[in-house]
Amino acid sequence: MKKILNYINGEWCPSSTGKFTPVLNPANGQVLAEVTQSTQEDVDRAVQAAKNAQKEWRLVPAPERADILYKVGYLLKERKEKLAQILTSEMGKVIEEGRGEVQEAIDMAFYVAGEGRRLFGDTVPSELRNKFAMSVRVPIGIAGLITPWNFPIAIASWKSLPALVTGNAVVWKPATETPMVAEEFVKIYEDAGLPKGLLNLVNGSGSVVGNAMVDHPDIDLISFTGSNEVGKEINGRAGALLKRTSLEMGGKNAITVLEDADLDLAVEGILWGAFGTAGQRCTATSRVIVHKDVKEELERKLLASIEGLKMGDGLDESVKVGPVINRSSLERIDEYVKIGQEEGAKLLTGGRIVSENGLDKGNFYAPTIFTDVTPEMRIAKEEIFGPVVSIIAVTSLEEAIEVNNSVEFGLSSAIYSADVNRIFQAMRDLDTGLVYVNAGTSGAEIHLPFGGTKGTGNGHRDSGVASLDVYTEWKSIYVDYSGKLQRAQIDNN
Ligand code: UN1
Repeated sequence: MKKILNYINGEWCPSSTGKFTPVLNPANGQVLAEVTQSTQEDVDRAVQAAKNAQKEWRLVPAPERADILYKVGYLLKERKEKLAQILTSEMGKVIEEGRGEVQEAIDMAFYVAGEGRRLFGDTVPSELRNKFAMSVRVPIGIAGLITPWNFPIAIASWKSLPALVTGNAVVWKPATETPMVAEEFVKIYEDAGLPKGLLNLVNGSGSVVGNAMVDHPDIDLISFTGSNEVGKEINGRAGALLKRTSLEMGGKNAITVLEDADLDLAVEGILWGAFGTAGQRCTATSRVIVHKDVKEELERKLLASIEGLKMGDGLDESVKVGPVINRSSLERIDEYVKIGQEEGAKLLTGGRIVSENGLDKGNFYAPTIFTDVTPEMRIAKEEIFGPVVSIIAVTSLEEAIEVNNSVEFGLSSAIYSADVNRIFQAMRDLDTGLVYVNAGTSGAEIHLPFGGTKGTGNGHRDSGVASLDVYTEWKSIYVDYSGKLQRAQIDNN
């Protein structure tokens, strides 16, 4: 059986417990590998290694750091297919999406490597004569990364690449469900020549390894993507230590379809948003807010198109909807469907665990559409993280925006319309970090900031230039070459 180890100070090693847990293929329950389960002791060792390595790394010119990240990009490209296959086997997304996710990491690597020759600060005029003023970015120290299973390599790339290019060292805990792709990503950094100690992989649970990282006095910041509940806990613990946290949490994203929309286009966007990655994206479409005049037609078109979505093992190229991550997730989704029915929503299609056609060994949930949902229902408010979408009827754009914004999350929203005036109004008023026009709620590109408002995050962003803010402090530097004491705000007024 393949064993997945930790990577600490440039060495692959089992954890101090010597314990391993199985890694399962969600499409068929097969054991793919065993992964080591670490403790605080392993985190301590990783932090020590990171600390030593960072002392030198911060002095390496950023373009030179970036040279290694370019190599990471090329190796990701070279190993794209292998990575996609591993990704699909351990987390279930269909292979086409697996390839797309690896592409996201490739894009990020080249983009961030380019930052090695930018990392812009400001030079500004001083208010005093013979004085020079500028601001520069400096690394914070050690970044603790806690990443989810749904985008196990893309999100790890969003966090590790900017952390490293800006001169930090990293301690990374991947999700327990996806250690195989994490191992491959670390091997790429290793093969690209990243000096030892700068990227340390510690496998294990959130409650043991995650907490040890959050509480560790020498980890300077935590970047986390995952559930709201865990994010709040991290924020509380880290806040008490005045530790920076960058949190990317839930979503309850909606597509608004106005009465003048291209309905066929909207149907494609809804199906892709709601059932792609079996609804397990932070950006998944879980609500459709539709003008009442086109509601029935939209429902008819959705039902006709949903027939074409083949379920099965994501490694089969013809499959469009793969399994959900594990049994408990499957049961939670089914529980939400029951709640929806009890709340009085009407089930249009789906609403059941699928076990026929040999799918009984995997975690398959039928693509599910509820209609006649009201904004107060739990299925319209809470994140389900599965292939379930709720249709809510409204009578105007204003009402649609109100419904869109009524949830506690604010990651992504989309509007389908042909009216430029109403589109611009929506762009202004939709309270989410991502807004799509005539496109679904997923599809973020890495050179723009990724993140959300309200309960989705705490104001930071992954990817794009904005991600540099998570991993750097600003240092403002004044150089007085007048040879005399010059008091700002006093001697010049
Ligand atoms: C996530 O769901 O956490 O826009 C990330 C998208 C992808 C990234 C999703 N590019 O859906």
